[in-house]
This record gives sequence, C-alpha cells and structure tokens, in this order.
Amino acid sequence: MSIPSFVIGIAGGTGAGKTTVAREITEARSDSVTRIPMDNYYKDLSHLDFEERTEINYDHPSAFEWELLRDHLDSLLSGQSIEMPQYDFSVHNRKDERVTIEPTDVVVLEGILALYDSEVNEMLDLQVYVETDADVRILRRIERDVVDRGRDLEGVMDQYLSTVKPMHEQFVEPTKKHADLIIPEGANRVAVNLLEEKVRAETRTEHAWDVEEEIRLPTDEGTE
Ligand code: UZR
Ligand code: MG
Repeated sequence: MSIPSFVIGIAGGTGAGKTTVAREITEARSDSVTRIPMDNYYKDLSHLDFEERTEINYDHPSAFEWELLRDHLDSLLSGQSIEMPQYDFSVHNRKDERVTIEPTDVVVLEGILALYDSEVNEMLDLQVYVETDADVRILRRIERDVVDRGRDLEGVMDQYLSTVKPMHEQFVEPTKKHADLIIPEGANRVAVNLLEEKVRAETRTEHAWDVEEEIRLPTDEGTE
C-alpha cells in the first residue's frame, strides 16, 4: 500500500477507446497502478424500476454520484483504501457488492466525464482526452450495445441521437480544453507507449519494476 504520486484522468466520447487505453497502461502492473472506471460511479438507482431506469439520461453529468467519486479519490490520495461500487449495464444499476481498492502509486480515472468536475480535475496530475471520429465511435457503440449487451439496433440509434450525441457536444467535448494530452484514436500505439513509459516512471513499487524488466529485456535485446 502506498500514497499515490500520480493520478491520470482519461476522458473522451463513448466508443473512443478510453477503457482500452486505461487497461493497456494498468493491466501489466496491477499491484502498482489502479484503474477507476467512472461507470462505477453512476448513481444508485435501486429506488426506480427497470422501465424508469431506461429513461435516465446517462450521458448527463447529473447521472453520476460526484460526491462519492471525489471522496474516493480523496481517500486514495491520502493512503486509505476504498470500497468501490460496481455497475451492471444490463440492468442500468449499481450492483450490491463492492470491491476493496487499495491505494497504489498510480491511479487512472477513466470515463466520458473524467475531466468534467473542477474538484476532480484538481486531483489529476495528467489529463488525457481520447479523440476519435464520431463515425468510428458510433460503430463501436453499436457493436458493443447490440452484440455484448443484447440491446436492439433501433433503441441504440434512438438513444444515440436523442441523448448520447447532444450530451457529448454539450458536456464531453468541451472538456478537451482541460487536456494536457490529446490521443488521436484510442489504439494509437505510439501515444499508449509514451503513457506507459510515464506510468512506469511513476511506479515506485520495486516488485513492479522487477516484473517490467523481466518482460522487457528479451525484446529490447532483439530490437536494439
Ligand atoms: P463508455 N450507459 C448506458 O447505456 N446504460 C447505463 O446504465 C449507463 C450508461 C452508457 C451511457 C454512456 N449512455 O454513453 C456510456 N447512454 O454508457 C458511457 N445512453 O460509457 O464511455 O464506456 O461508452
Ligand atoms: Mg468504456
């Protein structure tokens, strides 16, 4: 357990590739880097029934429990563990169980509005915006919602035009001006590698370095 020294926020439109970028820079070193998906901080809507929950605008800032998110980031930054909520997209609601997250050297907050809140922004050391063309994003979104989440195409199209697109333009896209770094397309290998280098430099946990060296040495020898 350690006090985080570096907090990264990764924002961008739905389907931009935020989660992919965040996973790539966290997964190999999970004992020193923690990923916080903002989806987990959608408000608890257990008091509503399923039909009512489908009517909620999940792309509006008011859908998130900002107080809890700020509290949790604050706790991690002061070296305390948190009980992070979990979210179930299939029922549009928070799950009952939570997971315990210990503070690590690096914390990565990822979500459409990761750069939206001024108090959250103050806690971030590096603000990243993943910028991907809207046509690519909607294609990914259709695939994810229809194939992975079992939604029907018409519903996905309606939702995109009625809330996702206008909210993106009103709330998500303007946060790009807070970004230190704009990544064109989530899959941008060069940008992800640079971010990985930065994360590595900020991880002080010895074990993380050992693991990283073991993975890197053979390829370094082969290419240099
Ligand atoms: P990403 N979302 C849902 O579809 N259902 C929910 O219960 C909660 C969120 C969607 C949300 C937003 N919008 O566009 C997207 N809608 O999840 C954000 N409508 O997640 O950045 O991974 O695409
Ligand atoms: Mg995502």
